[in-house]
Amino acid sequence: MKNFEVARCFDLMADLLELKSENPFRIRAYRRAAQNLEALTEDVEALAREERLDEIPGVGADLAGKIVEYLRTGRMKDLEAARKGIPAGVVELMNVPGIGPKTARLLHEKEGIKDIARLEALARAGKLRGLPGIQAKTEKNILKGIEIVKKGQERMSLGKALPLARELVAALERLPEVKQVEVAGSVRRCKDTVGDIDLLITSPRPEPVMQAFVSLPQVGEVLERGSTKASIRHREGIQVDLRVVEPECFGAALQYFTGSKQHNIRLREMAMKNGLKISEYGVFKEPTGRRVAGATEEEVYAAVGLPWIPPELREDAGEVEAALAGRLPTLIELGDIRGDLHCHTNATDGHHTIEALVQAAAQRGYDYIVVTDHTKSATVAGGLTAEQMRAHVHKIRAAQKKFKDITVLAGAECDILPDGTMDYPDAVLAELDLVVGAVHGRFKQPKAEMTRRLCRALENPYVHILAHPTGRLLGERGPYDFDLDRVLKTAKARGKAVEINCHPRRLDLNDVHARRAHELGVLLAIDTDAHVLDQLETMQLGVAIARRAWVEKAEVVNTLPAKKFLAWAESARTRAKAAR
Ligand code: DGT
Ligand code: CA
Ligand code: CA
Repeated sequence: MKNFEVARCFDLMADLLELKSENPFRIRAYRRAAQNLEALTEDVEALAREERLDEIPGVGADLAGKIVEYLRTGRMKDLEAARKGIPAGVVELMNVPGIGPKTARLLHEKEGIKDIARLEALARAGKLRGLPGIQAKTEKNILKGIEIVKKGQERMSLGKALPLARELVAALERLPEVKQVEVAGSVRRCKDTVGDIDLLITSPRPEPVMQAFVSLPQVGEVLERGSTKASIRHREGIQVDLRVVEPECFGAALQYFTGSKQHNIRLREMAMKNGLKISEYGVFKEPTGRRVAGATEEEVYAAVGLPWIPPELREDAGEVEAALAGRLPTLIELGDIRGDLHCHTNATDGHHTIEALVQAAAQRGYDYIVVTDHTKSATVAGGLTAEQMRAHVHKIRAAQKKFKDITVLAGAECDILPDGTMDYPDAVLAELDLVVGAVHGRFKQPKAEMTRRLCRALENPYVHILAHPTGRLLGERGPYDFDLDRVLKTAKARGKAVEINCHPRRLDLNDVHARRAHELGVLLAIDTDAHVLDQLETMQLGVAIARRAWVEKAEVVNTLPAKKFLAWAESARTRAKAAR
């Protein structure tokens, strides 16, 4: 959904017009349109396609034209024109709640403040008060506003951070002075959003490594540079901390800086009970201070009487107890995945052909791939009518003839209508190998209605999987209001699967919800929802979420070999027929 993006454009437009002291009515019109776009439950792209943009309060022909332009080109010419001649710094300062265009201009022109960091420093030092219109109280409000801005920019999605972290690791590995490199922190634990990237290395010569690190092309700004510790701001905005440690401390440092803090506190308590002291430097016997472990994580855990615990579990959420009892799960691995069950082609909103998708899946070594394009109600995505779907299925079946090593299956991502019925009649669904049910509109139904809607879909014998079950979009949209437990229990009762959608903006179910599914014994499906071939790669994100949810291979339907997978897909239909 681009609702928020378009809203941001209009808001910025209003700021710029205000800065130029333009007509207050125009300014208000942009603000109002921005607010209504944010509150909109329907996808602005759907409205554009159906030529219904004028149904958005405050959007007339003029603004509708700008929305269409933005959706089509990713730009708004008027906005770019309005920006001309206004320094980027002023625009940045205006983003701080409590700073209007006039103050922004004053701060920029008279005080030479170009960014929020400088603004914060001056506000903290009490150096803003006394400027025209700025009192001690205003200064306080500015600091509050800065906090809000920072919070919003604080965390990056794992899908974005992970590749950045890997790229940095690869760059550091190329340095001759570097012996070991590891990612630590929340990135290693695969949290769905991360505050920063923590890197650890060992090197006999830290000095040139530090120099090389702060000189990497990825570095936007050097925040701190010591002899064994440096922090930079990545060009992509996220902070990166690098530490150099001695090889005999590497395991202890990796354990410590992987966290979580809660997990580490548990470990420290256990160590204390055994007369040991644990720190980022190692495990030491008290009171002599003799080192008993430190070079590897395994020996650190062993020193406190535990087996090694996978990073994804280190949240003090029962993993220490399980480790003590010898009951750590054997977590699912990327290599266990035998197929992708939710992928799009250019028949709807995907970008590639059936053949290209199948080819890419085969190259990944999958045994099967399910092509699941959209159905008619998903108008934004160019959903297919039943008739068009039949023709598409025909093409999918034909594509099978070109591939020997992979089973090509015909499915659909079928809209779940507001009343819980499906977008196609059962007879059409029956022709498909797999049906993934999904909600794409009317997100704001009351809780009871949404719960009934999702349960009813799962009760349909032709629906196999509930896609992106909660509908949340990271940093953009919360989950729908519904009774997750009821829905999970319905899935369990019907032998259906709920999805961990791997799309970096979704990761839905998230770790906590997937753990609940795991506890209730519900089957899971880990699907990429790929629209471009690159996205097949995001399977690793979904697997990471599953691991954080304690999920083992046997709980995930797409770890089944093709025959067994198809038998599962048939089973609900067979049961339904038998019951009739
Ligand atoms: P983030 O960056 O907010 O996504 O989360 P983390 O877990 O990466 O946190 P970060 O970067 O502040 O610190 C990395 C790890 O260092 C953290 O997971 C555990 C460890 N750590 C940091 N501060 C403390 C502390 O005060 N006590 C203990 N025991 N460990 C800490
Ligand atoms: Ca971190
Ligand atoms: Ca950190």
